[in-house]
Amino acid sequence: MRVFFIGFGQAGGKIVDMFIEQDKRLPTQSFRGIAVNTARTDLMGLKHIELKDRLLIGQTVVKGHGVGTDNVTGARVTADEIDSIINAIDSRGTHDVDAFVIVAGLGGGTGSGGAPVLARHLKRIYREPVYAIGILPAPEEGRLYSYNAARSLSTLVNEADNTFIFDNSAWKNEGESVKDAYSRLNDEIVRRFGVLFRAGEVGKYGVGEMVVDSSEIINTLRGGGISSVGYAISERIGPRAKQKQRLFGGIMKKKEKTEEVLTGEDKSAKIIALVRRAMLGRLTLPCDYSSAERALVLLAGPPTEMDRKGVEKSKSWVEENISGVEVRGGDYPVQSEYIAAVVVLATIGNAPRITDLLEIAKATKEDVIKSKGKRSTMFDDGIEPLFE
Ligand SMILES: Nc1nc2c(ncn2[C@@H]2O[C@H](COP(=O)(O)OP(=O)(O)O)[C@@H](O)[C@H]2O)c(=O)[nH]1
Ligand SMILES: [Mg+2]
Repeated sequence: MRVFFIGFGQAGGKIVDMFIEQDKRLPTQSFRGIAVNTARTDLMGLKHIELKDRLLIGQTVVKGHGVGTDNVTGARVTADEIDSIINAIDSRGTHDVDAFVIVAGLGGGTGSGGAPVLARHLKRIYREPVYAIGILPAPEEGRLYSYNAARSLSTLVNEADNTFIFDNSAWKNEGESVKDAYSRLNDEIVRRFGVLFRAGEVGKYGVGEMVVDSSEIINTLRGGGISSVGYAISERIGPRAKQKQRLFGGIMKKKEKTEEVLTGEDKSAKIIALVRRAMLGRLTLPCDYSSAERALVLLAGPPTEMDRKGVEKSKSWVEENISGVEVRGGDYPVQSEYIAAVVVLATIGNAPRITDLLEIAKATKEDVIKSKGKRSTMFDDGIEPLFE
């Protein structure tokens, strides 16, 4: 699938920068991307998005210093400068694009406020679907971040055609700060969404046993709402792995050597096990997978390892485990020593993290109102004070 990424704010920009880096290393180019921010230094820090594709907005308001955690201002400057954002997208070329993907951290200011505004305008202008990858803050970042994320997300789900969630708090390690975890987390994001969004692209290794095309991704995401993604990777396949096996497996008899060649049964068993691992392992948004309306199963790996029966059987297994009956899927060959499995759980009905986030946001809002009331009832007529 040909994807046009828009990285909004700091997190969004960094992640899109990594998608572009990943794409540059591959034989087929499927990704295009720009970065939008109110903070000049954040844009300067990017490495792979071309300079002309980095757009500074809100200059008359914040002079390139960013909007901080004020997502209302983030939304306002985006609306005010929507024409220049659309121009930047258009000038990069959109005629061959299959989908737009907006990436943003939802807890901050620029991406949090800007992403929903941009989604609305892109949807009005283009026929192609507009998806979002929204990053949830960890609770340790403070209640303002949760409050921002709740407001942004509840707006975003109504504007984007589907919103993928990545939860920072589910992915950072115990005792590790969110900041220390960023590069590892971003790597996780780019790896799984890279496999997903590259599906349907025909590279020099031809097509898969069961071809997936962009329309199958689009149909899976048609229900809207929030989606979560599972991912698993196989053990290393290929000459080196075999050598290692020999090294550590002791002396090998002739009989054992012939058994190294996988039979069709083994291949499909391997694929099924991998897909199970992807769905039952850590998801981008931990959630009850049985509440998903639709799903997409994708396998990418060396052509010799792909197996139609394995894909069919894993699709049936996923179908038995989700609430809906629509499970699409297939495989595509890549030059790799690993097989990767991606399971998209689309339009999920239940995620405790989202419920918690909305609770925190409600409590935070009540606290804000209460603390204002305490100071002076004389001026308590809903006017925001100039200084807090
Ligand atoms: N996963 C991830 N999250 C990030 C990264 N940078 C910032 N965040 C998170 O994204 C949220 C918004 O921060 P930021 O992107 O700096 O805000 P903005 O620049 O105003 O849009 C916060 O919850 C941050 O913890 C990153 O590189 N990776
Ligand atoms: Mg920041």
